[in-house]
Amino acid sequence: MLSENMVRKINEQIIVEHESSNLYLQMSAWCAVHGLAGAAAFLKAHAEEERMHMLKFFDYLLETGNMALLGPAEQPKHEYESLEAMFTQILNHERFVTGKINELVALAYEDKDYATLNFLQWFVAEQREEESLFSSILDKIKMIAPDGRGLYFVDRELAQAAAAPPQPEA
Ligand code: OFO
Repeated sequence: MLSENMVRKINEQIIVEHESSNLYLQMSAWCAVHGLAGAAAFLKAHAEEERMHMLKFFDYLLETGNMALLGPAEQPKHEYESLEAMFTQILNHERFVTGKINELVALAYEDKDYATLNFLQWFVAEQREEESLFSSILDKIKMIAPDGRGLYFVDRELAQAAAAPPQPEA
């Protein structure tokens, strides 16, 4: 049985995942209007992944007999200085999400709620993968696109990543 505190925190996480999805979809629009079709496709696909994360939490609450709540989502920023600034924000955002997942894990331990702890393991692995993915993309942008000339290649690589997104660990 989930504690009231756990239900409240998972409902907060539903909002975080929803906002992540909106953030990446909005970023994909910025990329599209700046001629970065590969980055736009990559971020749009990632927005869908975040929606899937939101639904996992939503379904978990319902499966455990609790009410899932869709709270208000903040309007995401829609102007960026550069692709590098955007991916810096993405990496920082994913680190923030990792912190939120860790808070849930800590609460599951405190509650001795081993079923929720088990459920959260997927997200622990997913956050590790996402941080590593975005960190490597940011490294590439910094390495080959300081003057904008390498952007074409980064964008092409992101188009390929969008066509075959990395799979989270089972
Ligand atoms: Fe990008 O991560 Fe959700 O959880």
